[in-house]
Amino acid sequence: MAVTQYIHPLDKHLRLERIPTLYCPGCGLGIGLASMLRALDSRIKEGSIDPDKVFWVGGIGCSARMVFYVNYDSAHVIHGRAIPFAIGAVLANPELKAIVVGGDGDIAGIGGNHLLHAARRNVDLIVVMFTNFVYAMTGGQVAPTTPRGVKTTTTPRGNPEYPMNAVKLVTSLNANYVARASITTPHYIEQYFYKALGKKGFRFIEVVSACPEVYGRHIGLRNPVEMYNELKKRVKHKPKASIEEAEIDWDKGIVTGEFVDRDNPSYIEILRGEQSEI
Ligand SMILES: Cc1ncc(C[n+]2csc(CCOP(=O)(O)OP(=O)(O)O)c2C)c(N)n1
Repeated sequence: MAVTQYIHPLDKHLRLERIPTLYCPGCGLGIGLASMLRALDSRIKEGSIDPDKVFWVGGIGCSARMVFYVNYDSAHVIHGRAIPFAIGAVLANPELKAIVVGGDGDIAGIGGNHLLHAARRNVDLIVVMFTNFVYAMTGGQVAPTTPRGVKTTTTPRGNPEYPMNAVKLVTSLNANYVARASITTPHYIEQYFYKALGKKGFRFIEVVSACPEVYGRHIGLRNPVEMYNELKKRVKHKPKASIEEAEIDWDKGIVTGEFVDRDNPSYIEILRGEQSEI
């Protein structure tokens, strides 16, 4: 049964009957979701977004599971396929504000191909990718973002692969907005998501998150406070950073900031013939 008595200012954005979440103690996803909801709340209050047009889509994973908890139209779809599902929805109803949430495995791993082509087409949707450096929900397999050398359940001798920098990847395509924030700086998640909500075209925000229970265990930092502090130490906020500086390296540092903010014609504008690039 839907809960109607709200205590916290963000309660109205949540399906309270589904709270508590399945997130582990010390997980960064609650900070990420609350920051996004604060931005959405501001947009709704100022009248620039109609809550009935907001549509969340998530694939599979702890991060994608957010769509269970938000009090909006939402779809929980198969692993890696949140982006194509959202594209179908916005093409059928261009009025929708489609928000895709997912982990680095869901968005950049199994769904990586969709990420490339949605960015290339500048499709009208926001993708928020939570990077916790592993496939968390299934117990910590190697992800495309796992740092080299880290021992995971599928790389017991240490990850031999080079990790993906999704911000650099998406920037090389046609996205209108690309930013990276960290759960240790929630105000930037809120600020970037607020900005993304006001734009058209493809908007990508990478949120670096803390997963003490799974990633922390792999690197010997299972205590949530330690994990949070270690992440905080590594984050270097550079508001005007160039894309060349957009490093994400557990040893060298994680650069956060806005990397792309432009207004190229969006996919829907091009399809409608409102804007022509030809
Ligand atoms: C097609 C398919 N392959 C694999 C799985 C198993 N699976 C469920 S969640 C998950 C990992 C999700 O990791 P990520 O997307 O990084 O999200 P996180 O849990 O870390 O937030 C996997 C591999 C699945 N459900 N469906």
